[in-house]
Amino acid sequence: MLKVLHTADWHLGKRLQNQDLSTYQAAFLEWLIAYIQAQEIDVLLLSGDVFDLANPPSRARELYYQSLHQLSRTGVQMVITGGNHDSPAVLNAPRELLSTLGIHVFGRLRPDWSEHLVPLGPPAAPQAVVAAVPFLRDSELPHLAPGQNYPERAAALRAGLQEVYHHLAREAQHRYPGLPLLGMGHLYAVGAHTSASEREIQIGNQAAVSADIFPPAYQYLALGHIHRPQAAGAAHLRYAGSPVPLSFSERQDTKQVRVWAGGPNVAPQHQEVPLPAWIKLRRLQGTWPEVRQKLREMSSGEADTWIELIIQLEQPDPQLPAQVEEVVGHFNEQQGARVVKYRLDAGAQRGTESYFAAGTAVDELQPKDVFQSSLEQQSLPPEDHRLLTEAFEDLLQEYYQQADAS
Ligand SMILES: [Mn+2]
Repeated sequence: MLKVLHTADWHLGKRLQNQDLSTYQAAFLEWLIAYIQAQEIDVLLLSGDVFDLANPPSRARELYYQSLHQLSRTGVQMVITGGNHDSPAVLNAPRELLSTLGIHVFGRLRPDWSEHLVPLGPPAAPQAVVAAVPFLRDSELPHLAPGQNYPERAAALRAGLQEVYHHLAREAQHRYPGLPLLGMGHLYAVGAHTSASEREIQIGNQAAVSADIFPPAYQYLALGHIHRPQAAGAAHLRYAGSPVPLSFSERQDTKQVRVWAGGPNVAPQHQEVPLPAWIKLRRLQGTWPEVRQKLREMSSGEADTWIELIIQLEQPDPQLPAQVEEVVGHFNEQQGARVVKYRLDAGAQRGTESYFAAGTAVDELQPKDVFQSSLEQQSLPPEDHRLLTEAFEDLLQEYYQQADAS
């Protein structure tokens, strides 16, 4: 029986509130290597967003290559696909070299789609096959034509994805008859519960795919992109989620990897493997006296705990930011838990100004939030509001694709 471990969204190089997550990502990778060894895992599937940025910092690359080296020494076969955060060129650069270590890399869709079928298990007697599909950029998909409007483009994207998965399922049945088929993908599936840390893909998520684009031949779909672990529309469509929380909205998630076990004529099973919480995220919320009291009660408490403060303002108080800074500075000087973020919540007086309240870092503003906020200032008819939002998302998507390509 073949044991396949599914993980995704490592986001190496990611900073949360300008704090380095690499210590915790390294802890996960150490755990992963030990787990693969102890459980005799045969195959590792990594479904995109290896790195957080198209041009990852050296420390993130070092962590990636060191981990691949150690993983390859366990004898595990690896299949790595690109996500929307990854630069296809950066992932593909060492492709041939990594293949000598049993690591298959797919940064982008290859001109010959059938190259994406990777037999899993001993080369002489494979036990399964995976359709290793990376994040598909608009430009790689068929059916997209200039001049299409927004709904037409969304439909074309869905049709393109469906065609890729159907083609590979037919090809797998032809080339590897009798072997169970698994799929990989980095996409947004209808109904998936997002957190605050995914970047929207493909025209504002309008091209979300439903479970029925995948032909029934796929026994399991190892998905990436959504950072909360979950099933998406069907029990065999799975997001492994990120192994480390990437935003405070994920503070209550139990992170996981998943293990699929099966083979020819074996009833497949898959299950979650919960991960230890290497970092704990906490949110303290209330009026300033309440928040200050909660902080006092924590003293400087547990290590590896990052705290977000949300301070409800009853009335404007120009003195408050300085007071908060002082208390936070003092708290953080002690060893242990750390306040990494605070926000003054003006409640009813919400508007653009709340985005720019003291303590809000520019890098936590999403371009879309800023645009929406500016639209709300102008009382536009709903139709104009919708059209402007769509045009903005189109431009944003184009910008991200150009940034990824460079
Ligand atoms: Mn991601």
